[in-house]
Amino acid sequence: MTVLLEGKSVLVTGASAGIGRAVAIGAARQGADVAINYHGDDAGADSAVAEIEALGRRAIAVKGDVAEPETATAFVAAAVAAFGRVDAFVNNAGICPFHAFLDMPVATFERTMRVNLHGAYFMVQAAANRMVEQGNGGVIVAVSSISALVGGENQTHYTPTKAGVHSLMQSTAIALGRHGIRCNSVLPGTILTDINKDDLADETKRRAMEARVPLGRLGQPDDLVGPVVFLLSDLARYVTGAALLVDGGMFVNLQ
Ligand code: NAD
Ligand code: RM4
Repeated sequence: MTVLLEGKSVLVTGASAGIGRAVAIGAARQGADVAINYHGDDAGADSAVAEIEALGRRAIAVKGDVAEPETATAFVAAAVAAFGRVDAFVNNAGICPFHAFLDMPVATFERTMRVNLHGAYFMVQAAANRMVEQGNGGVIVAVSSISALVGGENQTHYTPTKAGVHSLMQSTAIALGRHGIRCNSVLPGTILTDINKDDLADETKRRAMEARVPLGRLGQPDDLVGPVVFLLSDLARYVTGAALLVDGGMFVNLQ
């Protein structure tokens, strides 16, 4: 069987649960050794590592808050110590504390910016510096969102971060192209994870979201694995600065 990431060292942020975890395990299924960053969930991180090791690949979990720039350099250093190199980096960690616009607490706005956007910036910069130092290219995928393209009433702090993450991939695609480093985004639609569990507990909202998806269901974390692995792999060797919607058709379904 052909595997797409044989022997690659792949780093994924926010990978103790949800999309990041699915992508980390999916990369291991394709032959990669995987370093995961996580914040609070020690048990989730440990079980992700165990699942990857059970696939016969190496795995490490490195705890750290991506809002702190030092977390990025420490994560990359730990991955290099474990696997010797960084071939691919997936920026996934993110939060979306749903809240109305007019009374958005300053702290909620600032935390969302720091985790989703500042965190992405420093993580991508640290991974890219290592790839440049290694001298033989690399690949970066950011988990942006359909929310980079459309608004959300209770996501006024969040949607700009997702537009920002995609914009970061467009600019880094230019800045890093000369080093053979490709940078792309995936734009998930509505995927059932902890990030939206409370929001989608509202049956009316959930049904309305489902009704907008031509493929007839909301997404699962595993729906992101193929698209991310594709962008990480040499199958996408001439793809950089691009965005891939993974939304069951939700975005185009206006009328
Ligand atoms: P999730 O809550 O299951 O996963 C988020 C992950 O990020 C968790 O592992 C969490 O521990 C980690 N994380 C949060 N804050 C962190 C921090 N400060 N430092 C390090 N790690 C941190 O949700 P998810 O849906 O899997 O979200 C993953 C990414 O996907 C996010 O960037 C989110 O914006 C994006 N996304 C999700 C959806 C969706 O519908 N679920 C849609 C589009 C984009
Ligand atoms: C996504 C999109 C989803 C929402 C999550 C939290 O970017 O907006 O619909 O559930 O964020």
